[in-house]
Amino acid sequence: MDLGLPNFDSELEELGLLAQTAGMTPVARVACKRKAPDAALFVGSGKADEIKALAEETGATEVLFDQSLSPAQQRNLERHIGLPVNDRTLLILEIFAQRARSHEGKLQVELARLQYVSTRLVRRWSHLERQTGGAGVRGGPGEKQIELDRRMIGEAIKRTKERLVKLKKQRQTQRRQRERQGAFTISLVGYTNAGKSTLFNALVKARAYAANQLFATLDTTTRQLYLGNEEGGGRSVSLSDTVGFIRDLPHNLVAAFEATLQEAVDADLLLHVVDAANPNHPEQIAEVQRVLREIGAADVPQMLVFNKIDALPEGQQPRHESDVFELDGLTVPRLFVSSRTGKGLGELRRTLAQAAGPRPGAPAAESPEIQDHHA
Ligand SMILES: Nc1nc2c(ncn2[C@@H]2O[C@H](COP(=O)(O)OP(=O)(O)O)[C@@H](O)[C@H]2O)c(=O)[nH]1
Ligand SMILES: [Mg+2]
Repeated sequence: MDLGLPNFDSELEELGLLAQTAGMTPVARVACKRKAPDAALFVGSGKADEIKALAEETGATEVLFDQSLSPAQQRNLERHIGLPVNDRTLLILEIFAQRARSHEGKLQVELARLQYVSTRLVRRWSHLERQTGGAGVRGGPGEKQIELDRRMIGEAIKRTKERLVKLKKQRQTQRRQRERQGAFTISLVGYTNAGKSTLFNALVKARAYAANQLFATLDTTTRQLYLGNEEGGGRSVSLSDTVGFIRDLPHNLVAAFEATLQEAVDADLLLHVVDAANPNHPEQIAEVQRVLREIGAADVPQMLVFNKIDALPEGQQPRHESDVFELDGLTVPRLFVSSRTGKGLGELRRTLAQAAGPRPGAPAAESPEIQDHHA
């Protein structure tokens, strides 16, 4: 539904890709224009009928909404349409739950899920209340059930948080060790599906999982990146692949992934990877910048990597390997690469070596160019 809000997925393409990532197959898309969402159904009841008919016609087994639904809207829609109804937030939570691999990742998703569920409890039980004791009767079975559920969820949240604090400490110790060794640390950040993992693999010749899916990567992977004798003066840096960002990333997921994203906050340099072939890439850059501010990484020096140039049409091919780009009032270096064909990666290594400065212990050289831009 188009509420006239900034929305760069009017074709629901991203929602479709999210659905596919969660293992579903999109069969139909419906758009709708309204001044304000309907309190009960989110869409008008005529639209809800239309969705119901279309679902029957196409054999859909589930209906997904691109915007957040209130628990009441979700329930009313399910009743009206006769199928499970989910929204973008629930879909993203589901994908995160499916994809989390590491212990820490699983805990983070569990925490976000618990927090999301706890905010929805009250209304979920209100119908029970009406059935048994009339609305608002204190101490009715509904109320008791909510109290019990709340307490259980509250305890689970507390346990999960405690375990995460422990893991965070371990991570800090590891980071301090790296710092002592004088490692220059670089984090790959960017919109989901921009090609971060593919670039990571191409640079470190590792095999981080890359796929045409949203959120293929949830856990941070860190490797030593040797920049080569010729291009990098024998310098090594530490490179991390991180979880991608997405528009309307559920707020408690950002909070839950703080420990993972901390990697980006503490980096010496952020490589902001952009899918240059996606027509929405300006909005995606803005969204990534927004999340970086939110997690406190706005002041970390950045370089933009415009990836997927092999997928650009003939007329839009960049004329240079690099230039500069105006990013939120700062002038930052921009490089054009294809992680797939390897084009531009030599120049990228050279630029990284320059940013990292001389090898610890090596004779001092001129100050690296990247710092000038952020001075
Ligand atoms: N054409 C083209 N596709 C790429 C390039 N880099 C990555 N991809 C594809 O983009 C999709 C997402 O890549 P991935 O590395 O998983 O993105 P991430 O979510 O940012 O880690 C995959 O299908 C990749 O094969 C590139 O340079 N050119
Ligand atoms: Mg990835």
